[in-house]
Amino acid sequence: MPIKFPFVKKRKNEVSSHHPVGLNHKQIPKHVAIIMDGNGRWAKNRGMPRIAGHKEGMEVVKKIVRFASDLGVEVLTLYAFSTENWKRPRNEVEFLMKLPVDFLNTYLPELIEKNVRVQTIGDFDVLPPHTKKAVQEAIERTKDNDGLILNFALNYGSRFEMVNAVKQIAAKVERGELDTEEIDEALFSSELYTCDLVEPDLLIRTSGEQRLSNFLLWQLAYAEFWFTEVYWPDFTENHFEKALYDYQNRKRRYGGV
Ligand code: V07
Repeated sequence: MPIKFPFVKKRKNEVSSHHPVGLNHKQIPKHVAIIMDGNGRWAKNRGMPRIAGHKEGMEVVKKIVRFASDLGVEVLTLYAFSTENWKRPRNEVEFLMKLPVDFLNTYLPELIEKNVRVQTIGDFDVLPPHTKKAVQEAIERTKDNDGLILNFALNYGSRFEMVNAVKQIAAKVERGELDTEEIDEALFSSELYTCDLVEPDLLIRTSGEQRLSNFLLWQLAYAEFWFTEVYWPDFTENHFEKALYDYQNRKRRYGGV
């Protein structure tokens, strides 16, 4: 008989309320990565434009950041915009590129207050100037914080990241700074955007899709994967806690010693 988790069910119109599930606070994953999927479908189901789903999804980001920070997660990596997302309709892309500005206008003071450090991974250079400006300011103003690292994947693609790493390494070999024999996993990792971060322990993807979509292909080699049918705008602290609870129980099975 499978164990039921009624605390994950949110009743219609119920205000998000938190029901603890007995997490082991000494075994919180250090790095959680999330593919925040289903925002467009969430909106469509309500007869709303896709951008309304993105906006609602942004509010959920704030909620989950607060929660992860309180639990003592060290790194939270959020897939906000992929290199493929440029193919979406222009108005949707424009709206998405305003979200970081919107998010930081309303939330940067709380991030600073909570000792959160904002970082990004991805090809930052080609983002619109207003997006870059807001995000750079947040990075700068939080760079000395040593709490949760809030890492946004913005214009991120894992294959592009790895091809870039290969180019950097090849250039070092060409310049005679490196021998081919010296190339190893650690060196490769050191050329990725994530070079300063611990590897993800747990990957969460919402909305029922079960694929990586070019997200952290190298870095997720040893991560546990956790999927839910819930669309990102409906994702709550309870779902996050359930993901961590399942992670802890999987870990215990593989545990040993
Ligand atoms: C975006 C909201 C969450 C659901 C998924 C897609 C839409 C927060 C940010 C953000 C990014 C950088 C930053 C501060 C906030 C964001 C985009 C989309 C492009 F420094 N949410 N969110 N950026 N969505």
